[in-house]
Amino acid sequence: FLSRIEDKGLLSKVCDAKTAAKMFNPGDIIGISGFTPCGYPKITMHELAERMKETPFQVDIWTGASTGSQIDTELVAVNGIRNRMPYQTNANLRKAINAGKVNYYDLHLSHVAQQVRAGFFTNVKGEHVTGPDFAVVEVCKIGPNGELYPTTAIGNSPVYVDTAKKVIVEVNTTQPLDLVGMADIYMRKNPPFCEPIPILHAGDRVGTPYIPCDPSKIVAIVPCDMPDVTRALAPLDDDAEAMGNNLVDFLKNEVKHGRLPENLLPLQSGVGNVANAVIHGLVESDFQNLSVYTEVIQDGMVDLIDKDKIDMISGTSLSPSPDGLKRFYANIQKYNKKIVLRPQEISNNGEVVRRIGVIGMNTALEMDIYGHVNSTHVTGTKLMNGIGGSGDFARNAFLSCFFCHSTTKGGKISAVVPMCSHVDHTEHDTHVFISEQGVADVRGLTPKERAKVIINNVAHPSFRDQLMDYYERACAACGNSQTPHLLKEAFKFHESLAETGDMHFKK
Ligand code: 0RQ
Repeated sequence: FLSRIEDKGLLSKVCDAKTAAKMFNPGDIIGISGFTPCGYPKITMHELAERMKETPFQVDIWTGASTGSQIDTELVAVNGIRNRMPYQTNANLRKAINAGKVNYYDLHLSHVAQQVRAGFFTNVKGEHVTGPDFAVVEVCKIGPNGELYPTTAIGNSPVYVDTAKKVIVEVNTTQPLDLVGMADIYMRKNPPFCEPIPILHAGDRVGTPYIPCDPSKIVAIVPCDMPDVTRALAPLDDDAEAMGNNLVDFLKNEVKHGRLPENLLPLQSGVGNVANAVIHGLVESDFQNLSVYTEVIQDGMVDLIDKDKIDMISGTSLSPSPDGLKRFYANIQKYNKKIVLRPQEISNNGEVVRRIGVIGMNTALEMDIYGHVNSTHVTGTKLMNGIGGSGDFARNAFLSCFFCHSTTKGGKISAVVPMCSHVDHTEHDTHVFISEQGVADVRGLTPKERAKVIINNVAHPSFRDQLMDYYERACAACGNSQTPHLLKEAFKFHESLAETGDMHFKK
């Protein structure tokens, strides 16, 4: 542990996690490292939850995205979180948010850093602040001048370290030193001093391999030997395979007609089972020399490296399954040459995404017949996970694809509905929809043209008649207006689900 602290002037700050956890005050804003259950501070947050068991109080937690159980389970269990942003995927936290016990802000992930620097957020006293009280970050090493070498995720660590009043560093001895060099930390300024980000290709390195940190802000250095605990992915099923094949056929056709180059354009893929399955389709395809500009690097991306199909992967976090993480650590010297980890402000930046022409591939909870997408709210009211980076990419992508199973919950819920119960991505941000049923390419189509393609190609056959009936009656009732709707009936699918547990209903 001590050999990982090269700035010997900082050795006096070494303390145990209990001591570090005592430094927080009620109402503090704590900005932490990590993005998905990777690279997050573990033991200090665990000790904070333990302290809260004795003396209940609350803090605000700002993260990169979802984090590990010490934060999103343990702190939630002791009612220790007042405000939480900007993304989560934890069942306990989700329950607390939907019960109104935790205030949750759902932000585009690339926007967080700029909004923190600009003072958009307030503290417990309602005062606007330009940074957290504490940054708590996991590193694998501290350099000779306080440089912080991050581990398996970058997320918002750079902005939190830069803007926090105090910094607590967890040196995680389970994280290999071979991670050093994977990070590329490019620090941005806010408008009017913002400059172009000089990334022209997915793998370009434009910053430093460490997070700069004023050593005088470091108040504690804590040893930690708890590993990242990542989430298992669902096994690939027939539907997943069908979606992957549908994507590959669609992309091959784009190449054939000269709309995409042979090695495609940099790929982005969202989080979760569907996203991982879709990448698997590419792993099995003939595409070569691919590149990836994404936020989360899941198992499928590691498979692309193993199959020698990838030139470079840019992301902000590794988020493999437990087995995928083992595979990564075992062959880290092979993988670290192909992977660049960036702050999420850069990995998801609209300017770069648009310049390099990313193929965005995100997942919908539901979509409507006109091409709007709900990624965040089950039946319009209950938060599922959050928008994450899907909006950063969908709006700016060269080609914006959305995936979903055509039905869920045993075929009772249709992914395609007349009107989305909540909209995260508008009809203007979506180009191609893919389910296990087929592909709806809605580029250049009017809303009315889109409706027919989405119903016939993406919706499940058992819901097509209901959807077409709605669409045809809406057209008749609205006199063929631009986007026909029957406002009194637009949520009948959702009402039926609430009443009978099934979106199928009798006329
Ligand atoms: O429920 O968990 O009880 O089985 O939602 O659905 O089909 O397994 O899909 O794991 O890929 O997640 C949109 C949530 C999809 C995810 C979402 C139920 C379904 C199942 C999960 P169970 P699947 P996935 C970058 C990009 C937003 C953020 C984003 C997500 C569970 O992809 O959070 O894209 N995206 N970020 O049964 C009720 C519906 C439903 C439904 C699915 N219409 N109604 N339940 N489910 N559709 C990543 C980051 O930013 C970090």
